[in-house]
Amino acid sequence: MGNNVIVVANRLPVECHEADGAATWVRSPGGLVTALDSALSRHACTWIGWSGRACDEQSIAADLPTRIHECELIEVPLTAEEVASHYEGFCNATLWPLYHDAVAPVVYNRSSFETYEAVNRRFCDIVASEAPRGATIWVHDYQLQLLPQMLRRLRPDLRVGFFLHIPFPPPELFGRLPWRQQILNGVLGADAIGFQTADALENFLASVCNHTQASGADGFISVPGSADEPERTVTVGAFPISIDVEHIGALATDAATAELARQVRSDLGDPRTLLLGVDRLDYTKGIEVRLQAIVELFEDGSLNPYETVFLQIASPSRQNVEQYQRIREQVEGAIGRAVGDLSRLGTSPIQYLYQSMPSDDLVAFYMAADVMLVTPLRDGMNLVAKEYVAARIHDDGALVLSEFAGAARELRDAWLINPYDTDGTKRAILRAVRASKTEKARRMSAMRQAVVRHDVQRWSDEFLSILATTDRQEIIDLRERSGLPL
Ligand code: GDG
Repeated sequence: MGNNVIVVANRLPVECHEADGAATWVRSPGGLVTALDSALSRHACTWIGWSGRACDEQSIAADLPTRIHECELIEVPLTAEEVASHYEGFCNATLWPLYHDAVAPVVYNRSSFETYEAVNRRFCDIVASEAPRGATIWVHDYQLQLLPQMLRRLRPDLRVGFFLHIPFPPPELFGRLPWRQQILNGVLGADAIGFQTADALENFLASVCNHTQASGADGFISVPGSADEPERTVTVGAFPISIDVEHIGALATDAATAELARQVRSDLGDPRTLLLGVDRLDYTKGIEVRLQAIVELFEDGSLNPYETVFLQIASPSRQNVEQYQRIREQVEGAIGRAVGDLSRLGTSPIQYLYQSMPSDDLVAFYMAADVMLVTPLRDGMNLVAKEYVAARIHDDGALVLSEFAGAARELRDAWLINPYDTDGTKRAILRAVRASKTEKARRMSAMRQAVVRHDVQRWSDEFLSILATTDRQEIIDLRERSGLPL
């Protein structure tokens, strides 16, 4: 990857923390930053995005760092009003729930779509002014779906790729969106479009067929020409995102991490079984699902509260969006009730941390946990599941994983669950807790092979090589060599 690769994402990989009258920049949370930050750490590139700080808000002055690793950072300024209408509004109250199977009510608001367009336009102007001739532009995620077409019109010399980190919904759900055509045509402005799974790709193709003049087959979409633009072919495919296996493996073999893992268990009273959940606090992640199953297992005596601890780490997320305030109240209400019912003096089988952990420390928690619970109602991929597997370097531990996470396509040897089925979830948790050492080792070793074979470096290399190739046969060969699903 050369210097003329520009990554464009809604957020820069850093955010400003203000405490005790001082401001510092730390890595911003979430799966997109975790993945891209690792994939790009060894390459020179430019990253364009919003800093997380509204430009017209009073805050302690702290200059945005100009680079992180080899990556130059360029800020797209957004006002508080734009943040409320674009980021908290159209992105996180409309697109996010709609794209996750409408598991929470979807807000349709005309003025927030207008702000979404205006913000995509601002990104376009900044990218166009920064990009050298012929540069490769890699646009990320649902916040910037209009950008590929805007860029193509303004700078036809650029090579534009688009990757969607979240699911693409079934056509009958996507079809509800009043702005469905603008979104589809916006994304189709790219030269290559990547999805997490073959299901997301199929859903996208069905919507393209329903609402545009374009048509797709065998990994290519042909977009008819117009008076201003020639006919084009867009490459599409599933590129399952992954994690930095080497980095997690190195941490897992480090004595300090192993010591921290021992400390975690000891702080929790050295339980015989430690169950763990790690998520951004989001209603798609199914935190209540696992909590309900575990509480019932304690109540019916299947799990012994004197020997078992369930620890949920929830990192704060999108705290200004109403649905997120509600899910926090629901989760914390349920946890409060469970703690009240199940605890004994001075100790509780349910432990809850609402805070963001240093990412290296998370590896110690993964190493400490006997069973990892990843139970989203819908998830594009879910990196936590892959991180847990990468941290289990001794092929032990057990993963309970929702079928509705993209990661379930690759991690077939997890204990797979339907998160809407509480009894099935309870059975899977118990099987995972009670599985023999041999069974756990067989499953974990198979999952580790899948994750090691396909790390985040390979994900970004594969996407960028397909984006760089214009020859149809070469793209087909590249796909076959990588075993990428169409
Ligand atoms: C989106 C898609 C897709 C979590 N808590 C803390 C923390 N994390 C890190 C995890 C992991 C990342 O955040 C979460 O990634 P996920 O993939 O699980 O979920 P989303 O944030 O929803 O990510 C998702 C992803 O994009 C990538 O394409 O897989 O489907 O929704 O890396 O370790 N990190 C730190 N402290 C925490 O407390 N430092």
